[in-house]
Amino acid sequence: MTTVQQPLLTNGKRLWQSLEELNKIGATAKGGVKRLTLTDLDRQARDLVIGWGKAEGLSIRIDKIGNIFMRRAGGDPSRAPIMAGSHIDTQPSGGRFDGNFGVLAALEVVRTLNQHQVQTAAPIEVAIWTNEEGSRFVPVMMGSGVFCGAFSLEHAYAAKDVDGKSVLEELTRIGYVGDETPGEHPIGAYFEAHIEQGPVLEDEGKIIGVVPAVLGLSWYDCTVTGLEAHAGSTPMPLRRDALQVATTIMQEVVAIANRYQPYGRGTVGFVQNSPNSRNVIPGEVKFSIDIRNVNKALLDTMQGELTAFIEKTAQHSGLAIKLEQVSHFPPCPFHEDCVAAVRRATEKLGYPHMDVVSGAGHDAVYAARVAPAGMIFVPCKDGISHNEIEDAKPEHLEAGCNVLLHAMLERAG
Ligand code: HGY
Ligand code: MN
Ligand code: MN
Ligand code: MN
Repeated sequence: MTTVQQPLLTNGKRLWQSLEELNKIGATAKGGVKRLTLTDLDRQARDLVIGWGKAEGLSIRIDKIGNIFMRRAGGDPSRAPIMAGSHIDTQPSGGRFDGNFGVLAALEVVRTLNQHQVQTAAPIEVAIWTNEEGSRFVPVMMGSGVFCGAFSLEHAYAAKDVDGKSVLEELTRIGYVGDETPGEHPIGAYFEAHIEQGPVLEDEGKIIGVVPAVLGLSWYDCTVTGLEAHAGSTPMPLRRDALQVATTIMQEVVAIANRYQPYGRGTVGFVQNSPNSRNVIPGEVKFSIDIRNVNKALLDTMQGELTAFIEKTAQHSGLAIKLEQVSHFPPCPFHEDCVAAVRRATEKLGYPHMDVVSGAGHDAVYAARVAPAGMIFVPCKDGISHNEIEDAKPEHLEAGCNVLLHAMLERAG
């Protein structure tokens, strides 16, 4: 009787337990995680995951922007490593799975290979990228961006948070300024497992998303300057109300996105109104603008319409309006060999799957600039993410981890 060779599988329970352990660091009352980049909580989480890597016999390297690389030796050390990873920094009111799942899925791949004493030809590497979220410091996806040369280490070091603390100060304070030059080590191929952060897989009843591409993104800081004045004694026609002008721009961000569907996205997430007093006409408003689309031409058109609208608004209102681009990456198609490897692994394991374009940015976008890269999505409850109620099923995370294992094995030889 021929015994059918069962495919090697990861241990979803062990993965879930590690996620629970990691998510005690920065756990919030509502069941989410607040673990902002380069805080003491980020340091604690880094220390914990590095401890797990060392327990698996991995060698640890840290680069100058704090990216962490944990390597499992391969039979052929001349081969570039097959890498998998993500991030462990979160949004201020973040979820338990965004980023954390991808890092611990990569670690679970290593744990599974060690448990079954599988030797791969190429080394296997687990990557933890610094400041993927871009919430505390811009640009977004900072560690992977420096790694691939999208912007300089100096530019990243100089970034400051709302309290005026710099990346270099904070990275030094938590003890994670490594000595490796970012990007000096080549990558053979890169895979990232992530929750979809949208509703498509769940709506379609699929377990795996094969990701062909990621939307391009442009982030801006916009500052509207008017004149603080008395809310009662200042006649309406004489006002220079920064907030009223700012709100017209905020509405236009959404209107532009709605003009370029199905992948147009427009969001104003951060607003600072000053002096923010109920009986003072606002003198200055600072707010963020996040626009995205699936192809370069559409994203360029959206950017053009935004800047034209702001110029017209400045002329019409007579208020000063400053628009500064603080992050940008073009739409990123993933490498066909990696997309195919993810699809083959999914089919071999028999999971219902579909192609899903990623609306969210990921470190894989920058890894794709220096190596063939691919992503694996799993559903999240109601498609909600960047929210403390973010949730996912253990069996779906295990499925995503199994696909990650087999896609990596195909490339690691
Ligand atoms: O904004 C993004 O898409 C990512 O989650 N940082
Ligand atoms: Mn993420
Ligand atoms: Mn995120
Ligand atoms: Mn992301």
